[in-house]
Amino acid sequence: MDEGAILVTGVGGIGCTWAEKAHTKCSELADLLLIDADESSFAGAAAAHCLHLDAGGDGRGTAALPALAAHRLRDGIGSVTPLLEQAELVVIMTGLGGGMGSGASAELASLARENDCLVITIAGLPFAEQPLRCKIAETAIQALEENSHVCIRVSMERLAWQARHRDDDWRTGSGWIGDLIEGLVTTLAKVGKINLDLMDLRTVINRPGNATLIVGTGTTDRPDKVVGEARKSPLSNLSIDGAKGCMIQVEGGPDMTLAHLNEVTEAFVSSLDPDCQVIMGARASDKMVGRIRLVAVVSGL
Ligand SMILES: Nc1nc2c(ncn2[C@@H]2O[C@H](COP(=O)(O)OP(=O)(O)OP(=O)(O)O)[C@@H](O)[C@H]2O)c(=O)[nH]1
Ligand SMILES: [Mg+2]
Repeated sequence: MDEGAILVTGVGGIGCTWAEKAHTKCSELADLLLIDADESSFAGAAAAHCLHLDAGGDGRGTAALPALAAHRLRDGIGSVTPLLEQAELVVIMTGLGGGMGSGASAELASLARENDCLVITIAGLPFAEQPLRCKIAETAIQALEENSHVCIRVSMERLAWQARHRDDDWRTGSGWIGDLIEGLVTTLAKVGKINLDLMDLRTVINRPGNATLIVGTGTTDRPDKVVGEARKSPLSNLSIDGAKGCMIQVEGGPDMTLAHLNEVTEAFVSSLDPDCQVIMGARASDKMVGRIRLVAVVSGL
């Protein structure tokens, strides 16, 4: 891994699946780190740094015991510390309510921050009909929020709902998480038409208040639908109305025009605070012919 790299990380079973799947879309731009006690979580990845936290040797996870997972992470972190020392941005993905993700992800976030990384966490919240798991998740999300620069709460219920509409599996992130990560990583790792970089991201994120990430995709014939898509994202209970800071990247194919660009950004920005500081970027890539994607980091909520 190179200095200033982006590290996409999965913690626990669901987190590893999300991270793996998202990373396949940006594998040339970011490294992948998978952390779990269950070795089968590493099986699907073509190339990844894997941290196997299985002190008992039974290879079966941490049985919904977050404290045990946190303890194992502190014991095993030495072997991945060099990755944290080199990374500039760490994106942590995890599903809360079990042991590994709930216990180890906040520890990891805190260690990443100690190493001066920017930390963005995507945390899945359990289904409401799992009260015990919800309780574990409630404690875990607080620790994660304290230790991340941006912590995005994703409702797994809404993700499942969206996955049904897309004829996809929520366990793999329903495509939504992949879009979000691909958009974020390509925004930050590549030089765009108008370049956005990690300094811009830090500026936006360091505003007081909450911050979140939004992604929406659509086609060039209906640019008006992109913002609607973005607003339907499976984020849990967070409105972006009245945001004070915003970084927007619009990505399209070589066929994307300035009119497309304006339509998408204006529709999005009009819902934010009139005094909102907006940093904007745009980029064309051959991969996006006929499509438009909006990725926004919104802060000061
Ligand atoms: N309804 C439903 N929820 C699931 C399923 N799989 C995972 N989840 C949810 O996702 C959360 C995290 O699951 P995992 O990522 O497997 O947990 P883990 O972090 O590996 O935890 P341990 O295996 O206990 O160490 C759970 O608390 C559940 O709420 C599933 O098949 N159905
Ligand atoms: Mg597990």
